[in-house]
Amino acid sequence: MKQLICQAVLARLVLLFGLLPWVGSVHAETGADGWLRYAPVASGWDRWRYEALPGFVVALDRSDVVFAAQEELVRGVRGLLGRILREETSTATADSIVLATLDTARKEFPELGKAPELKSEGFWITSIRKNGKNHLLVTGPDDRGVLHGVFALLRRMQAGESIARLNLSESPAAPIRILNHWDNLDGTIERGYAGRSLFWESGKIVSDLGRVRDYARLMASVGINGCSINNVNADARVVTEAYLPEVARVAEVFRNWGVKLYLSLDFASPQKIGGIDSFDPLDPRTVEFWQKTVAEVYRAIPDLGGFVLKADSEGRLGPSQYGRTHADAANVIARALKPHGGVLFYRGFVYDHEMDWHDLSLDRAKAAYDNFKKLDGRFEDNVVVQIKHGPIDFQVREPASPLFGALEKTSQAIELQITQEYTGQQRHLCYLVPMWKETLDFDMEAKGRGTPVKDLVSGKTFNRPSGGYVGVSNVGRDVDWLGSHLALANLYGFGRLAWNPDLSAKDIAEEWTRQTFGNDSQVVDAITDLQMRSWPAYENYTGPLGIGTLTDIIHVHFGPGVESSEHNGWGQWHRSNETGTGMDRTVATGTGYLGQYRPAVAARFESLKTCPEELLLFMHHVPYTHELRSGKTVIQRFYDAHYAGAEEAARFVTDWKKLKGKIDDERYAAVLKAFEFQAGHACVWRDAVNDWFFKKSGISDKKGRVDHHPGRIEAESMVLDGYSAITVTPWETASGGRAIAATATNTPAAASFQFFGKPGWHDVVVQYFDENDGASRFTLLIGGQVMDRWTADDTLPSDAPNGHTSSRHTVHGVMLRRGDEIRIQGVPDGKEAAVVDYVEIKAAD
Ligand code: GCW
Repeated sequence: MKQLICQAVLARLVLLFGLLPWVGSVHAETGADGWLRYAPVASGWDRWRYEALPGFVVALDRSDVVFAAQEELVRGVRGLLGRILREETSTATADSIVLATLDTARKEFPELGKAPELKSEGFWITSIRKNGKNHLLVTGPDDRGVLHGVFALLRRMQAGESIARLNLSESPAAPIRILNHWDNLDGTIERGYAGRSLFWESGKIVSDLGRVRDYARLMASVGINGCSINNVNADARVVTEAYLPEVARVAEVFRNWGVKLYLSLDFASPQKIGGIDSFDPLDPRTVEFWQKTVAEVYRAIPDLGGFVLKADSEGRLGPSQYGRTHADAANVIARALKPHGGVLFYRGFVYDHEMDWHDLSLDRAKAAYDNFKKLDGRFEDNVVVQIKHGPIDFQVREPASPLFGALEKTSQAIELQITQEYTGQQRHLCYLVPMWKETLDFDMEAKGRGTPVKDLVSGKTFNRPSGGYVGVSNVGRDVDWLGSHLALANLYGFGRLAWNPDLSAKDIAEEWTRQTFGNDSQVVDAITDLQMRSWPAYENYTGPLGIGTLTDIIHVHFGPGVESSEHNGWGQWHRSNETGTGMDRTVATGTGYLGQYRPAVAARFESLKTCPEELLLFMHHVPYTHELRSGKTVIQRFYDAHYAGAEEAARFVTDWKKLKGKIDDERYAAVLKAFEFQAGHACVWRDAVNDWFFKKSGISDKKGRVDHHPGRIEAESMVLDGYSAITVTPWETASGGRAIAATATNTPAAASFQFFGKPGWHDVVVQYFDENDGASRFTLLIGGQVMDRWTADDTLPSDAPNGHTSSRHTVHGVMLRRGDEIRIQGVPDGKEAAVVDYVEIKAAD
């Protein structure tokens, strides 16, 4: 009796708790749920649409994955509709949602008609009537299919779509749909912009795997079926006895959600952890080491997906040490993996970063093809060559890597970068799905016309047994996963594209927005639109016409640094000089890279007349005065693009402001702050790149904007008290190449000037440098009155004044009279010298 009462109380509590989301959003919108928010379906009408949903769920298969599917269904329906599905064990008693693999479903419902063709992990959602009961059946050839079906059902409901008379079947386009993490065992993340690792801390797997579980759900919800959790710049210890039980804990969490664990290897492991004085892949001791080690790993993690290997690249040791090939290297591990059913991902990102840049025939873009084409057919069947989508390294625009079209007897996977290393590091909005789609849809003409990259990587074109998609994810411990609410569309989009590359970028953005922000049409349209405009804008203000992201390529890859890609071994981007710009990669006069494409494609790229303009400078060196198809010169197009991009970034702010009150305050404010930063940084980019090209070419902007900034007062021209002028490196990242820095540590300094413009309401922009080695404080005073105060305490990726740290603070709506004194006081902190670049005074918005 007592027990019964307790149960009743418990049931009530569950009910209450369960209904809470229905009565209104009670938790802050932190972004922690990603797109799996299951927020209540808004209107009565929408809710009514789901009235016929059965109240029971029956999981006919007893696997962990099917249980996870059931748990998710209950959770989703509870959030969306405020209804708690009851778990039943039989289909005989009530209308129900039935979760079952196809074999089980057939036994239960012999009358089930012919199932649609389904590949592994595919699903079918259909209705069936038996013994007077109506069931909604979610099925698939395996339990992962059932899980994907449940997520598809919930996705429809989140979008407010009808699920009545549903007959929906889907199969994934490719078997490989995995994520790579570049997480180090100490908890740091290479190219991570959202806090520390979800998986690792101080050389151990974290003790609480709650967030790993949430991550696994996010992955499963878009069909991602594997994830490597350590950096490709791998620490050999990860496969040692000390680590395996730890790593196995992650595999266990992933497993319930149909996600396989992968690990990155160090090719020199036989030497580093095996006690052998060699790692020559043909040395019998190395062969034995790998067999023994792989067997040990599989003892700990019997369903490990396999390994990822970066060798002979960026200082990583590899087979070249012994004069062996990449096939030798891949095969020694692949053979050890074979008995366990594992796959080896061998990265095609192999190039010489110590290349002699004086030799103009050398070209980093050629490396992947040169290294791997000759080995086609020499890899074991369980090797997948993992190829970055372009021949360089995730630039804002690159052509599809020619290697995709060159491998006929080797399985391949495309590597796409979700973490925005070269595309604004999640501080800039840059929705990458349209860019990825361009590559996936590009026809390599590898077997005549009609062989887009998506068919090559899925294995369809050359009938390969395996292939697919790898996304470099680098989510971190920040509550919103990627350090930006809107950037999560890239993770979502990667999964959706890997499942179905025929989906449109816009549809994916819209789907994601509905789940993440709700179905209000104004919100859906506005956010989808912002996402779709973001890559073109970023390309415009960083590096248009295929020149590449003109960032500092040697270090952090964030702000502008136009010359950093030149005159060093890491590879040339644009070879700009006094007369022209662009990298000549033609066969006729250049590096010959274009000859790596199949003849028809190569011919199209080789001719200036037919080369796509958006890739012009990737392929050709042209005079600045070269006329584009529009009649505009290259240099003018360059100037215009940078202005257009920065103006577009400014519009992101105004467009976002229209959504105030339409979405929750937390996410509204966070995104607004990010857009304001982006708009400011877009101006830094615009001015740096334009000034550099103006100085190099000596050609003026026809519209008179470049090097001419009305309303701008250089800090070094102000009256300085405790400040002195400094030169900034690279010069183009500060206006006029100079700025002012406080001369004494921790001593306040001031810079002032008088206003002689038109009296009235103004906005005052202060351009300053927010380094990561201190938190300087600034005060803006007008006529002695404090207008605003702020602290430079952001964590931008540099400890010097440059294009990474250049930031702007705008004080809006200030009344100015002629003769007013405008004064900036800076209080330096630590090593940060309260550096100021300029002040700009504009008529108020
Ligand atoms: O883009 C470059 C990154 C490196 C990375 C490398 C790679 C993990 O700058 O940080 O190393 O690519 O893909 O291996």
